[in-house]
Amino acid sequence: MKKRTFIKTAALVTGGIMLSPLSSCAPNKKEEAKADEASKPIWSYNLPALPYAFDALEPYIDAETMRIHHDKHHAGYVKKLNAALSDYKGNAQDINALLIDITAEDTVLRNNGGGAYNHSLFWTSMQGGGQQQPEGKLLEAIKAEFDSMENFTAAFQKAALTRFGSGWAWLYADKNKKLHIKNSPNQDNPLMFKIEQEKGTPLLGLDVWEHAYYLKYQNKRAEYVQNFFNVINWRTVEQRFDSL
Ligand code: MN3
Repeated sequence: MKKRTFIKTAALVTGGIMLSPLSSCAPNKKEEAKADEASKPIWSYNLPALPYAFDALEPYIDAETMRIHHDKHHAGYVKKLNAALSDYKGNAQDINALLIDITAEDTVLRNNGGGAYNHSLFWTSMQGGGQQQPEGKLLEAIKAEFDSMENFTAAFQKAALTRFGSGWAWLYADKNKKLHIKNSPNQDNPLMFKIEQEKGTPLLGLDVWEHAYYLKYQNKRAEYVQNFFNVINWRTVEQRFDSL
């Protein structure tokens, strides 16, 4: 029997981040009737557009870095994720479900599913309209967990600076909505429940791979990490927290 293939057309909003699946036609009735138990949909994702111009985060993150980071690096993760999904047997209709379910042995999906998700979260965690501060329930939770915004900032920056080599710093919430900070290697994140010891929903992520800052900052990761706090979109981070 001809393998049934279809691709979801609706946009997927998961945990505050959106990955747009490739648009395509839904299967027609005839094909649907022929579908058998062994048939699996083939999931595919689009590269989400940046929610602002390449130069929107200047002078803290330069336009050239943003262009290469989004158009080359992020695009590469999405492309390799889609290639790997062509023979994936699990559920990939939702990027969260995919990351929650993959194991350490699913190397290609781990690296590229993580890369696709993490960068989508990263772009939407930033804005260029001037420095913001967290408010509302998120601010209350930050104070409850870290005592003050200053302590939180110091702890997050330390997590970003102590990640040896490539990886990410995270603010995330566990299943009890308790806040935590951690870092992770490569493209891993706290949503990879079968891989990570400390699990939860990412609220804010900072890319500390050299490709994220080297053009402008060279070896000065600390300066990049500090300047990230000038472009955090706290309104979006609050929405992620409130939606849990
Ligand atoms: Mn990156």
